Amino acid sequence: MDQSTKNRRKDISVFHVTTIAVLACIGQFVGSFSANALELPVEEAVLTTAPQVPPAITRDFPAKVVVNLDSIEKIGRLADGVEYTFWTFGGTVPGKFIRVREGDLVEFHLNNHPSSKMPHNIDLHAVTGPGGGATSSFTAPGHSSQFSFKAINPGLYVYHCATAPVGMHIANGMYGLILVEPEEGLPPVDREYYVMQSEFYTSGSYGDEGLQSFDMAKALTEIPDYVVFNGSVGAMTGENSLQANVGETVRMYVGNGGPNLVSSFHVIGEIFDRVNVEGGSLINENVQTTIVPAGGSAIVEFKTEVPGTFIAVDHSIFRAFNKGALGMLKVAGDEDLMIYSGKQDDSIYLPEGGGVQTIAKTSSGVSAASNKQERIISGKRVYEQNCMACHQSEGQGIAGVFPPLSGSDYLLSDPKRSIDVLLKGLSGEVTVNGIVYNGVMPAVKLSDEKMANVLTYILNSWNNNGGEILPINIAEARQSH
Ligand code: HEC
Ligand SMILES: [Cu+2]
Repeated sequence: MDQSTKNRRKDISVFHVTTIAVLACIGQFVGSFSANALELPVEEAVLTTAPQVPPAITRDFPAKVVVNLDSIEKIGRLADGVEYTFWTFGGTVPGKFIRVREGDLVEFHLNNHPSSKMPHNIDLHAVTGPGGGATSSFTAPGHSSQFSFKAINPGLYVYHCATAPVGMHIANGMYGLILVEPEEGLPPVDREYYVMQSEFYTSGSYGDEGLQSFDMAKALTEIPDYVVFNGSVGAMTGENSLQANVGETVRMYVGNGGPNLVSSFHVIGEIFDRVNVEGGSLINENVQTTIVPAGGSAIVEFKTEVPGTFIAVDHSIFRAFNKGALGMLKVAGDEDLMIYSGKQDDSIYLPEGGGVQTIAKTSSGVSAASNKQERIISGKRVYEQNCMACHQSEGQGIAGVFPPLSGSDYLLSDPKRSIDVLLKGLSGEVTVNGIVYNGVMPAVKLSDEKMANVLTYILNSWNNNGGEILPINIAEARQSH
């Protein structure tokens, strides 16, 4: 080895290259990069769509990794019957998953599709440099920008568009994840998934059908209509659920595109054995819920022990059950009854002192209502828990679907008939205030006390004309069945 070759080898040791680089391409010293960079072996990055993750990197030396990412604006599904004009990296929300190795040189090409109406750029949190690449990647429709960066710090990083108005570009779907694997790699696991949370601020409310547009005023209040995993309601449920088998280790690369909310990421029925806190090198163990900041990430790992459906949520729980932030992991395999038994018994519970309590004690110590006023107060709670979902808060019902209890001629002409409605349920055609309903009201399973209270509450609310139903009336009706 002559002296100049030795010197060059010394230089490129910066890139931790041992044997390959010298062989790679001596003499191709062209372009604006240093000779060192050009001697790295070149590969094209494998990009994947959520929930898929590119394969683990097996190289133990750095490479020049070429990333080609397209920005594309297109209409897609946000929820059933709801569409949105997404601005994307790679045609999907979240954008493509990029995987490189610590020490790699990343040659980034941002291609803004000719059909785009907006210029876009990219800020990768894995970049050390102005704007995380944004200042070098501002790209007009039909143009392509190139810049390079060295992946110095290992970790899981968010990338996003940073073109003004930045919030709007992110809110429309322009974010994704780039993993910089540590030199030594990550511990092997059986399954890896890409899960990214984000919010949408739409002109209509949650579930309003049709093509929705971005609502800037709502975005400023930070109260979104949708909070979702992987770009839409149901992107990770039912047919689209994540899959695993009992006994497998699962790693989720979790990102949060925001633009505003912090996620409390949780998988119902699992405990994260390991978490790379905030996507960095700090490992936390035995974690129930991990914080994923807006513009941040976490890597969570767990071993599946028992079969079943495990539900991933943002544990700010209304987001999960009312705004879409809910996904599923379906684990197949054999039960392990020592770890989870399933329901073992369901028997009658008779508290000390005997007798079946008919109504839960309230904080004021009241058990059974002793007068009509107490009955109404207790009945209100029963109503809110058992009836309001269908008959609505003011008893107004929902036109054509759930009949009203406020001013209902059906109810008021014969209050005792309603006891049967509760006890037996009601289905088939029923006419309330001249409108025919043909739905199904399931039989209500409540104590005599609670049934009496809720009916008394209804009779005395919303301008209904009063009256009282007693537990004994319910008991008698039960007898006559
Ligand atoms: C899952 C939805 C649902 C729930 C919960 C529900 N109902 Fe109903 N209810 C209905 C439907 C639907 C009908 C009409 C059934 C039909 O079309 O045959 C109805 C009919 C009635 C009627 C007779 C029609 C009228 O408007 O007067 C009464 C009284 C009534 N419900 C009371 C109650 C009370 C009290 C509760 C709570 C203890 C309750 N319902 C809970 C769906 C519901
Ligand atoms: Cu953009």
